[in-house]
Amino acid sequence: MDQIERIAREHADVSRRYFLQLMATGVAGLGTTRLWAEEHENKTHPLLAEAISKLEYLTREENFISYGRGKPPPHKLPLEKRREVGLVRETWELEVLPDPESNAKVDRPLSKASGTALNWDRLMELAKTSAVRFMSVMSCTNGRSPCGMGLWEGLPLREVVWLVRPTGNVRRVFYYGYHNDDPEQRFQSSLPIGRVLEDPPGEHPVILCYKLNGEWLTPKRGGPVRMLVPDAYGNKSVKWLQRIILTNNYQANDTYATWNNDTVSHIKTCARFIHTPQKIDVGQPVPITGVAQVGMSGLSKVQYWLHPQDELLPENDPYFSKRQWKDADILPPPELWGGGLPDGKLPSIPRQFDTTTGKPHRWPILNTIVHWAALLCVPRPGKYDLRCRTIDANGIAQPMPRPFLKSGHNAIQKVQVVVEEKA
Ligand SMILES: Nc1nc2c(c(=O)[nH]1)N[C@H]1C(S)=C(S)[C@@H](COP(=O)(O)O)O[C@H]1N2
Ligand SMILES: [Mo]
Repeated sequence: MDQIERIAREHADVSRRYFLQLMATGVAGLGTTRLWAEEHENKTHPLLAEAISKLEYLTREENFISYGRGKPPPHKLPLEKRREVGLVRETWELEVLPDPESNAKVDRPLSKASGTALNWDRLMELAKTSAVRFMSVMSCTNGRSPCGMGLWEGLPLREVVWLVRPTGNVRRVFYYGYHNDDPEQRFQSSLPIGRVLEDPPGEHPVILCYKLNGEWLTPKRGGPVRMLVPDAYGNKSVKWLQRIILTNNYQANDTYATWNNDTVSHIKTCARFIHTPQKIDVGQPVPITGVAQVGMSGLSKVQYWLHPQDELLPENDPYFSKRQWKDADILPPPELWGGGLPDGKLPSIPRQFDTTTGKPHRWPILNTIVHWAALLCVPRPGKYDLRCRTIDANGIAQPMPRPFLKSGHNAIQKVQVVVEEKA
């Protein structure tokens, strides 16, 4: 599926409401009598109308961009095999062990050998009192667009760390999932123990995640249980989780490090387009929509900039910081969240949301996405480059000049818009 079309499937209701509102208020101040509403009714932009009606905030499980290596990837194993290797809820077991290669001390390891590994029933028992649920975006370090926006549920990892009673020499936590019993195929990640035991204010715990958007985690998403690290790129959120190692090793010896990536980058703040018109008429207001990822540095604005292709680009301004960027509207929280939730309604969420009003404590929410929209109206014909960017909560334009990848995808997106004289 085309990337834009895929994103367009998400995120919705909010943009629809935005345009309804625009229609109601009559697009004041545009110096034109022709409203987008008319345009819409004329079906000049059927693609856009179609996409807006389908937009959803939470991503349906089947629409996530997937990463999950393995020959074959574990979710493709036949059910019988998955049952045999602990990849269904009834047979799943999690070991939590001290690193045999370091001097970490643990009083009560959870091991298959001693019959103490954590099984599904025990996980559910612990979840009764300690489970948490929060929204966070899944993004791949070098991916241009988020993989998906999820409502994740799980048990804080620290609950299980305390069960094994670590007593000393633990600096990091390593973890990995099923990998066809082939060390070459192991996808490992790691965290400092401190990130597991406490959370910064407003941040969520690292969880042993077993639900997405209210449903059991599917095999493809890493079920029965994956790690979910809400403030990190996806490589920390290991799927098909089966073993956790407490270690005195201080190194982030994640698989991703050997693939030439920074393994500890926080989620970046940045914007992408969802819908932009390829061709428009002079003076014709046309809506554009997009998605912004709200990373570590927060989000205060989304902006766009239209530049005629036949005008030279400024020298010594590679990130266009001196250009005439215009503010887009950041869309409010949706009433229907999509993602396949029954009726689009959120289950009660103690974190991020006020349980009495159902409204988020703050908007946008850190480490999630927001939608944005703007009306584009171009007075002169020609070929244009349309770009978008964000301003983070510190007032700094993002993406920041960082001309290399490997630590979070980073580029100002550019699309072409052709503006034609009205026929
Ligand atoms: N076991 C395992 N877990 C994994 C991976 C993998 O290859 N194997 N890929 C990681 C990476 S790099 C990303 S970006 C996320 C993607 O999660 P998703 O497939 O649910 O979108 O899964 C992570 N978890
Ligand atoms: Mo990734």
